[in-house]
Amino acid sequence: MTAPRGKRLKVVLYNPQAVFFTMPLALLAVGSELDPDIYDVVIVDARLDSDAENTLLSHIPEALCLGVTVLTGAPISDALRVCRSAKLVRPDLPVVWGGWHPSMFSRECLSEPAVDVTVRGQGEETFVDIVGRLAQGRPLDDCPGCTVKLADGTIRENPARALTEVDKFRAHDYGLIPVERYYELKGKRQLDFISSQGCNFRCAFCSDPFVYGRKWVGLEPVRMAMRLKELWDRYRFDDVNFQDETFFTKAGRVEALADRIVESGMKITWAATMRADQGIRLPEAVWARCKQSGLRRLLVGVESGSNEVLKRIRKDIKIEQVYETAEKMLRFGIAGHFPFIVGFPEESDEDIQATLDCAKRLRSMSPDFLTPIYYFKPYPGSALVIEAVARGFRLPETLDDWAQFDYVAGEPGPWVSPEKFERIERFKFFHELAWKKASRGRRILQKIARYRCNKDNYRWPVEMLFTRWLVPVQTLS
Ligand code: B12
Ligand code: SF4
Repeated sequence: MTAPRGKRLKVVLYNPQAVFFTMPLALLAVGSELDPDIYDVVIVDARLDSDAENTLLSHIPEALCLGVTVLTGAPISDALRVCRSAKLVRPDLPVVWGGWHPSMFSRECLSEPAVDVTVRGQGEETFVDIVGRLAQGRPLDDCPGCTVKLADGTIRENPARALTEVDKFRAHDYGLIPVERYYELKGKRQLDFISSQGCNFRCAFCSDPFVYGRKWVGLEPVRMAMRLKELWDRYRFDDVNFQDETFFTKAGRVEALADRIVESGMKITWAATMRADQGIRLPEAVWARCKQSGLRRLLVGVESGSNEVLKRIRKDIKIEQVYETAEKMLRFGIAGHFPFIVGFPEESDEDIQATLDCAKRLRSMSPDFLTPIYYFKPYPGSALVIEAVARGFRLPETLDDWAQFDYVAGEPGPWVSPEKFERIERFKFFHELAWKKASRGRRILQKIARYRCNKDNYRWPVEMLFTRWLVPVQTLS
């Protein structure tokens, strides 16, 4: 297809349904990189639009291509549904999938007739290349960074594209999305922002090392602060949620950003991710500056309370570092999310107990410290899964099977017995109840829960059964 003179080419991007209202940063990243003089980018977010499929279909007749961001699990089934509908309307429409699932299963995704191209890893340059070739009617057969279905139906995995410094990309154009609508749905004026891609670490349960090859690229702090200020002037947010995998990868970058935020006069708070080892290395002055610039909450992945397990999953932290970082957070008045994972293959009862003890200790340090406990699910692409598969564990095979794969709800995985599952669920329930800020009506329940937690007594959990009966647990995907 070639561009009619003066008319911009429409590129349609789709974000599948999900339960949280994080701004669609992946689509903002790839959409903003397209030259706005040539392309008219339309983002359809199924989380905002109850009739997203029809909205999408209304753009399809004149679209140059459809791009979809796809996470593993339930988003796949929504992505499949809309791509199949779009192909019914326009069988010749090029459909491009990018994001975490296609990055790991680029060939497998192409077994679906409604998908033509999959993009692996960082997507900005690859998408610009794909869209440019489509606009000029050139083939994608040798386009780096993507896997393509050739005219004869065979699949070709083109060479990877080197990771590009994110400073080279255009600033994300938040004008492509209805920012106010996200604020409304989140119930707060919170901007999502991504300042880096990838991660240098090697955790064996995580897909990042597989997708980004342990590389990390981040925005230069002065430029980042300028972009934030421009966005603040335009969208008046109260809070920024940095969605980076490891925001504190470079302490100097964070310090410079904090300095600029203070100087800019922006009245904001912010939240980000930090590893426990980064926390203890961070100089006190930088902690103080971050707090002064508005740092309100850190997410510090703990994963396990057992140093033995931490070693096995290659987390490269010690549990003592978690406590030390938590102490600093307490001292600076910074809230914390400390997520754990239980049910790793071959995890012993003692290991699980160590995790529960650690969660208990952190939770009781501050009502602002949360300690969510997840069950290990085989994150595709991770080293632990590759080991488990070598020992006979079977991953889903088809795209439809992957669509049924639920990271959060459902069975806890073959490595957690029903008895352990029950014990952990009771622990989670009573600790949540014991430490969260409770309304007046719940104070008695909270007292009982604290008593139970202090005594580690979770037998006859009538409070739990009653509460679950009143408010069924929500699943994530
Ligand atoms: C925001 C977020 C979410 C949001 C998703 C919001 C949405 N848009 O629908 C919510 C809260 C719903 C969510 C849920 C979960 N998430 Co999440 N999430 C993230 C997070 C923190 C940021 C994603 C993001 O916007 N990144 C910024 C963009 C710029 O980067 P990107 O997504 O990688 O996109 C680049 C490329 O992938 C590519 N690309 C992406 N899409 C497309 C599309 C096209 C057309 C093209 C060409 C290219 C392309 O180009 C982009 C620019 O380079 C990431 C971690 C991270 N920092 O990426 C985890 C992450 C994606 N989540 C993850 C997980 C495990 C989960 C959960 C299980 C929760 C949990 N326990 O952590 C659930 C369940 C997901 C599900 N099945 O429903 C994993 C990977 C999951 C997977 N294999 O799919 C990640 C990587 C975290 C991790 N290291 O474990 N998540
Ligand atoms: S879990 Fe976090 S620190 Fe570990 S590899 Fe993944 S993103 Fe990096």
